[in-house]
Amino acid sequence: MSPVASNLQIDSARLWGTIHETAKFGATPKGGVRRLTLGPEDKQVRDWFRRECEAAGLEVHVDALGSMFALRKGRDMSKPPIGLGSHLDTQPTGGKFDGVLGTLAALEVVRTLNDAGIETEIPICVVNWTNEEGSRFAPAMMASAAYVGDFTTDDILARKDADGVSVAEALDGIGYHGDKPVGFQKLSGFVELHIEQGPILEAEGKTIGVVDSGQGVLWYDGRITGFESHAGTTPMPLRRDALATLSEIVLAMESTARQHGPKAVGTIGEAVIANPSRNVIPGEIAFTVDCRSADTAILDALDAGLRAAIKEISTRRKVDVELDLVWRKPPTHFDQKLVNAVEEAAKKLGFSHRRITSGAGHDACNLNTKIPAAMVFVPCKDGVSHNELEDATQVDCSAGANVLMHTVLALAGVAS
Ligand code: HGY
Ligand code: MN
Ligand code: MN
Repeated sequence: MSPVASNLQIDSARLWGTIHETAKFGATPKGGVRRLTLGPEDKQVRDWFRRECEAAGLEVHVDALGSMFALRKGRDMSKPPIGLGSHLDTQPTGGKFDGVLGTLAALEVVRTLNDAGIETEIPICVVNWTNEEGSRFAPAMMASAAYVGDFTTDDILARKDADGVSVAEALDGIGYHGDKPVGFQKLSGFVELHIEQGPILEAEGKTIGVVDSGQGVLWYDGRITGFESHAGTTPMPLRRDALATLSEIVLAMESTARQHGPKAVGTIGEAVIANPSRNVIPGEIAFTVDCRSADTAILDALDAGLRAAIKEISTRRKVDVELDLVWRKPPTHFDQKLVNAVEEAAKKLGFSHRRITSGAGHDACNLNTKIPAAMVFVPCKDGVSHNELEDATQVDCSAGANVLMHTVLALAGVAS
């Protein structure tokens, strides 16, 4: 690799500037970002992203699920490009960095290669994946899951949000129902930069996480049917209280996850009481569950533990509980060649680093089931994410972007 390429550094101030520029699309008073997928703020950031990619000489295409592919030509266009990127949608109480860092660092890599006049041997492609977060439409990492064939495009287009709006309607609403079929853009590999969203790198003073694995995920939709009745006249022993039932289920799941800790986590993040009223005993509740582990046997144990607890609690309380598994993502073991390329880049650049398992799901986890993929982590403040306080430093973000760039250069090769 030429000395220019070998010593190439991204423009730290430019990357940092784009992160804060895009944070205004959905900015919240607490300094976070609320940019739900396929909503108006997502359209704003997508339009911005398209303009910036085109200004950097990239050819931007949009697929039928709205994922954006920005292609930078290489010397040998007969080979599928190396993909790099992440997502631009956020959680309702999201931050400035989750997904955004990886997508904008990918754009920064292109800008840096342009400035240095470097042509890669094989092309590279910057990707913004639709709906990584899974908050408005389930499942999470929806578009990359369809890209690898876990779901059909029609299945995903028909998914509806809590207001009954379908993915198709939402895509049409923001003008990102692309004309390219899902999977049109072949990729020979994918590398994703992301904040760790956990405490390990910061606690150990490490700059780079070389992600070699990722937790598996179980998502459930649940429905509790008890019996609405008068809060004042119904004796306690006669109640079939849906919220009291859910409360026991939450604590049972927490204790099951703790039994397998630290190799397991479990969360009930949503619970909606039908027709809530202060003086009516809750009769019906819809809820969702998220369980995770990097160990398949523990994932199965979490499923069994949850179902056993629900059976006991619902029988004792004479309440009906339905639990549907709506998404099962097996644990990820990233491609060793690409993981080694990330590690080599971190070493070459002199960054402290360690191998790490991702607690969060990422589009790279889906891609890795069909093409080689790997991830680069950088620390975030107090390990906090999916919270408006999410924060990271310019130095770490720039380090991550440089590792991303040198990993991609090693994989794509430098033609000139
Ligand atoms: O749920 C996840 O792990 C990701 O942040 N969507
Ligand atoms: Mn993310
Ligand atoms: Mn996230």
